[in-house]
Amino acid sequence: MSPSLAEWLDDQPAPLADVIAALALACEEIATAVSLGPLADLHGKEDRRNTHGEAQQKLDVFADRRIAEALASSRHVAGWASEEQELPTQSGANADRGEYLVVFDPLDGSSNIEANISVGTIFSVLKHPFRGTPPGEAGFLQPGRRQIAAGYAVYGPATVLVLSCGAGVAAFTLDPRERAWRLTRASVRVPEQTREFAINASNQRFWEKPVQRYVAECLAGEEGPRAADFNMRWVASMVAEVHRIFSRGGVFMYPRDNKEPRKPGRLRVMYEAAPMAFLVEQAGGAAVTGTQALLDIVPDTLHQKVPVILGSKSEVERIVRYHADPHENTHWPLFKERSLFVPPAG
Ligand code: FBP
Repeated sequence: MSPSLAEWLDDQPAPLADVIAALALACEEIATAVSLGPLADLHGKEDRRNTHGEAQQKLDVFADRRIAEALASSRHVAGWASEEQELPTQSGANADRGEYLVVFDPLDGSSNIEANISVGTIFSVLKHPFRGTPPGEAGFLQPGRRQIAAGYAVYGPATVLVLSCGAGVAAFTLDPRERAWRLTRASVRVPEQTREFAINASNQRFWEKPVQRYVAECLAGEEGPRAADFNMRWVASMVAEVHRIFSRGGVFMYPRDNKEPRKPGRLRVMYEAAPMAFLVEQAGGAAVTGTQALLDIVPDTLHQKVPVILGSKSEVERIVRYHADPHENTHWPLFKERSLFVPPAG
């Protein structure tokens, strides 16, 4: 029988193993609530909005509370920050002695819940830089490269936990018969050969020009400069998109756009971009804003947003080259000046 998560964690430092076991237990309970669908009485919206002004789903609130309870049970966690909460939480008596901080998005893609489409939980473990004092916001604002561990659980047809403690990526599948996570992929790698990309195409008119160019070239198919037909996917649940990339390769993009110029991108650095970038890099892929590695970003605030482009390395590198191309900073000339896309005469 394949090793359990508990056995796999034996190779990690005991305090870190304790924190991850607590998170995994919370994810197991969220998986049960998700799989019950409307029977759990957790479908529908709450009467309140979260710190981003978004209507909270009942399952968002349930998952947020369940993870907070799990983290409060670990004496190694000094505090945590949740995408659903404006401010970080200090963990009672552990705030002064815990060595870790945890950051999490309790239920990513929650607009999908009632459509019975995969959703997930994302988490990131950081060292508490000022151990011995209760953590404030400043302690959390670390670049993604300093993460000690990151992972996500995807609540799909199967519940899968994908995890990295900084030495590769492993995947565990939840066996509900024995209520245990079993190792099902010891070394997850992002497939290099890919002909798939994922982007919310309804935002096309707002995208930055290098991404316009990349997508246009994919759409041009065999007759275009890539000389290959591409497939497009969009689940509207980042966890599900990244999980697909870990199986089939591809690129996921939520690029810089001018829809809301004050917010460069839709996804949050700390809750979404940094943990996913850590996993993708650990699996041999790449993760950038377009001009910078996502893991190098030092957030100014807990809820800062960032453009995200991640997945198969050669594709991400191509998009980075397009960002570096001065021609892409001019008016988007797709159907005019670029000879490859000149529409047929007549
Ligand atoms: P939530 O955490 O509020 O669910 O939002 C995040 C997210 O669902 C990402 O997972 C996903 O990539 C994106 O929003 C989808 O947004 P869009 O509405 O543009 O499809």
